[in-house]
Amino acid sequence: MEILNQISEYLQQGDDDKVFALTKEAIEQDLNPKVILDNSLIAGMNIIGEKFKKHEIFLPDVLMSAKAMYAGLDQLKPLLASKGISGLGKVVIGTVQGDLHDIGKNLVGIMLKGAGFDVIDLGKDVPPEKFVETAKRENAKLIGMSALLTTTMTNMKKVVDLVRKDNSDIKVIIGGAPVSKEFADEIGADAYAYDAGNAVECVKELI
Ligand code: B1M
Repeated sequence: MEILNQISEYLQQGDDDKVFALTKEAIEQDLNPKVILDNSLIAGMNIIGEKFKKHEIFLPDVLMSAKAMYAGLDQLKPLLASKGISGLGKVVIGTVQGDLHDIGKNLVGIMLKGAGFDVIDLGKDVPPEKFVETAKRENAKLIGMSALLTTTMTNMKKVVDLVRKDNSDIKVIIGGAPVSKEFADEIGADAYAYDAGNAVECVKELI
């Protein structure tokens, strides 16, 4: 679909005005919000990731693309979440300490809200204790953590250890590009989800 390719292109160019306008147009054309998300915004951001890895572009370029991603994502949020009927239980989510990547975590939050969970989003760079203290205080049934860096994914274990130390029945689910099912098993997390949709399925199974 031409408009989806255009959104992806402008996202890669870091043109947030164009991404905003074209996403609005795509929504007005009644395109499925999940298709807009997957085939333009996430597709464009994946290309940016590859180029960054090969040193073809640099950090300021990635930042501009992330800003453009939000120009589209912010409009899709209410549509992705609109099926929500609240009351399935509270979950606490956040990006682990030392990690500033929040796009994937925000998507997980949107999808969980859409599925009817009450989501407490602690944001990014969240210390391990904060996850656990908040979950206990709010009587949340689950903690969801995101990590995008190999250097920060190790902080997930600290949270799992704190939860297990308390013998608490809080479940822990993890996700993010460097994370895997094997890693989840290794640190004793209850589940690993490969994307935001899968996160909803896993959370539903767990609580
Ligand atoms: Co950074 N960065 N970045 N970055 N960045 C990556 C992650 C990297 C893979 C790029 C690369 O080299 N190819 C690389 C990590 C290498 C590694 O550790 N192996 C990297 C690096 C090195 C860095 C810096 C260290 C760069 C530097 O300073 N030299 C720095 C670190 C800063 C820090 O965190 N302390 C940095 C900074 C940044 C920006 C700030 C510029 C920006 C983030 C902006 C923001 O988030 N607000 C940024 C971006 C945008 C990226 C890439 C290009 C895109 C990430 C993204 O948002 N993808 C990324 C390359 C890549 O991943 N292809 C890269 C879209 C998003 C929808 O996907 O987050 O994977 P993702 O989420 C997915 C799934 O993983 C899953 O669901 C989502 C899809 O539905 N998921 C979960 C995620 N969390 C989940 C939780 C769950 C379940 C599923 O349950 C709770």
